[in-house]
Amino acid sequence: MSDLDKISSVFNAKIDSVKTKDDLQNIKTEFFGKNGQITLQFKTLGSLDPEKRKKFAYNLNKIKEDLTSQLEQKNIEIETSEINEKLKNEKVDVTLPFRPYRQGKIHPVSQVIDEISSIFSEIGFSVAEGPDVETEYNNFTALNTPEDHPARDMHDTFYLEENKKLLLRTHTSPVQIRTMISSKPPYKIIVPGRTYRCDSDQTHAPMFHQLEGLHIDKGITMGHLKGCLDYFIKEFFEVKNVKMRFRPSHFPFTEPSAEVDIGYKIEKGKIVIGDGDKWLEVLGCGMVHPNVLRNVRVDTKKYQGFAFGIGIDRLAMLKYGINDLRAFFEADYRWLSHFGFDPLDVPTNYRGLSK
Ligand code: 2NL
Repeated sequence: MSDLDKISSVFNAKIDSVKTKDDLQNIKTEFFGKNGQITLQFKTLGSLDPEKRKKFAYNLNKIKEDLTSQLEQKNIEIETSEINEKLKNEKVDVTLPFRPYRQGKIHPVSQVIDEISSIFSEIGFSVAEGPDVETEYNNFTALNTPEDHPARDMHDTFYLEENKKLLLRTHTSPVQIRTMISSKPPYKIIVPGRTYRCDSDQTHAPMFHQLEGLHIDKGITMGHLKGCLDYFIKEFFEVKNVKMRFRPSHFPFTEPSAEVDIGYKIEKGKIVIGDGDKWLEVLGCGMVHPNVLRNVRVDTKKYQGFAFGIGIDRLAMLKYGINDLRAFFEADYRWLSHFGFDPLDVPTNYRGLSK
């Protein structure tokens, strides 16, 4: 066996056991480094006589090409297997939250929706839901909102197309409209959900949460509305008595309309709900406008009732001492682990809602 054949067979025996980039570098040095086996063979060329030199140089170059191409091939194999290994071990789970996940918590807004649902279910309300994308008819027209009402403006409402037919609902009332169109009275429902308005500053987010209530039956009066809201506020804030006042107001979909304030005071830097000489606006309400009932084919001679709307985000902030609205929508796990609720602590009003 010639020297070159020996080198070649040693190389072939070694190249198979090359597994890593380091192994590859070692074998490269062994054959092509400064004192490498191939390099040394090139150094012998000068001492050979011309005839032998030509033949030897030819063979030597052929072996050099063969070994170099095997090294390149090996390099590709190693890189491919490294990438495959990485893909296997560093799989990305696109369903994970974008902040590191530790332990699930219930968002204060979800908690408050569950609490309010529990409170109203005690007095016979059921929960209804509907789509965030609505028609202009369900969101405004059916609700007796005039064509030229400022709420319909492009600057206040997110329209999804030029001709203003589809929009992001600006309140949850279109769900009550859907309910009244698709089923017969009486109605006794609450509707929690996301709502949208072109508005964004310290105290307003373009997406916020609302909860509306609707009770339509024979002989429903403003007295029922008052009793219902009084019960709700006491249960929600977990206090025995709440000072409440109804201020006359205006909504296109109710007549008469009122805004409800509750009494509060600040004690040792903390807000105390129910008593005190300060007033806090918490919701809007009224008797459903006959035009709304006529629009959904409810007989106004037989049926009437009340409706109310509450901003949930502010209510959650009040109850749980959160003072920055924007933190609600930032998906910051540190914030959620502080203000969030245990998923297994489902609120019920027997047990106490937030204990
Ligand atoms: C507010 C005021 C309110 C309603 C919402 C309503 C729904 C139907 C018919 C009549 Cl289908 N009314 N909803 C009524 C009065 C007030 O919300 O300030 N919300 C935060």
